[in-house]
Amino acid sequence: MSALRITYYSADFDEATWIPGLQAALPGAAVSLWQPGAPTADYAVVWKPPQQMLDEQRDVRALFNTGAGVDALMALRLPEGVPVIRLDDAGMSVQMAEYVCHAVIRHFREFEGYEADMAQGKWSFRKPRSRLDYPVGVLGLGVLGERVAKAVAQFDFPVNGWSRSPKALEGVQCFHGAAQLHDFLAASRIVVCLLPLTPETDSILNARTLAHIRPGGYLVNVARGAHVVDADLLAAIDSGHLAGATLDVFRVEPLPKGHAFWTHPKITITPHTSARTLRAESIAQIARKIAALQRGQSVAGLVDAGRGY
Ligand code: NDP
Ligand code: OXD
Repeated sequence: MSALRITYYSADFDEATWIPGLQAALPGAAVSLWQPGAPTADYAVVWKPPQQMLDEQRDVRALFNTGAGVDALMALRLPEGVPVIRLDDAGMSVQMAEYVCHAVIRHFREFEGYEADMAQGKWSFRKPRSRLDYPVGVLGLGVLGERVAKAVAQFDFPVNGWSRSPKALEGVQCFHGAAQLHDFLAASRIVVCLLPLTPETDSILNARTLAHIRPGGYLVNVARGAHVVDADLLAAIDSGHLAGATLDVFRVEPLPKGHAFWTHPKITITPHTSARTLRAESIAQIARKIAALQRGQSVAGLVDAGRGY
């Protein structure tokens, strides 16, 4: 039997580490960097590939996305009938839980204010806040959202969650569907976005929805920048309705120079780093899935093109 052919492309140009990694994990396969005109491979492993690659590699058995979010891939014309398989967790959920717990606790405990005071030589106390006044709402209860909701609940915050289909998670008050979004937001003061970016969730955090969050609310966006209407978020903060935001993702990345988020005193930004793709874990997961597909078995992380995630 001839060796499996794996073609690789990443817009991050990290083939110097990924190709040897995939090759080591799939010793019987021939792994190579995609080049225009290359013969059809058995599997493609991609991150933000060019349309030409998808057009040319339309006979692959599956397309592996080296991230959890498939919005960039869904924006392209995909080869018909080819399954798209995304990373499911691969070491990302623990990173997301760390990042979100840090952002929630930093805001709730007013550490930013303390840091500013101490830097000015001020020994000042703030009145302790009650967790009951800071219910945390997690938009998206998938692989990452569920882990985050459970991690936040460990700190005794009341936790709400919102998903498309109904869910039951211990310690989390679950809401679902568009009809319950308003009630979910009204029950939450710190809102964490962990939704996939789809036509249904694009710009979901806008003037109307932000207005439903409890007054003095706070936003943590770790999903995609296009979930948020930037001007509406700035207006909600500047009006005092929201106390601030922690943002890891932006409509345009890198965040353009001069964008108001860079310098806003109530907004903390990080460079899309809340949950990084971990090379070793991801390669091991993809190799396991290729082996399972070769045995005719099903794998987790299969994207439903109709839903867009
Ligand atoms: P999943 O697909 O596992 O979970 C998505 C969740 O969102 C599900 O609970 C789903 O509901 C819910 N959802 C989707 N559409 C809707 C809708 N229209 N209304 C209500 N709920 C909806 O994704 P992951 O948890 O693995 O990842 C989430 C996102 O996080 C990724 O798509 C990516 O964009 C982002 N991400 C960001 C990273 C970063 O570094 N900043 C790193 C990794 C991911 P249901 O369960 O009912 O299907
Ligand atoms: C992802 C990301 O989707 O890193 O995996 O944003």
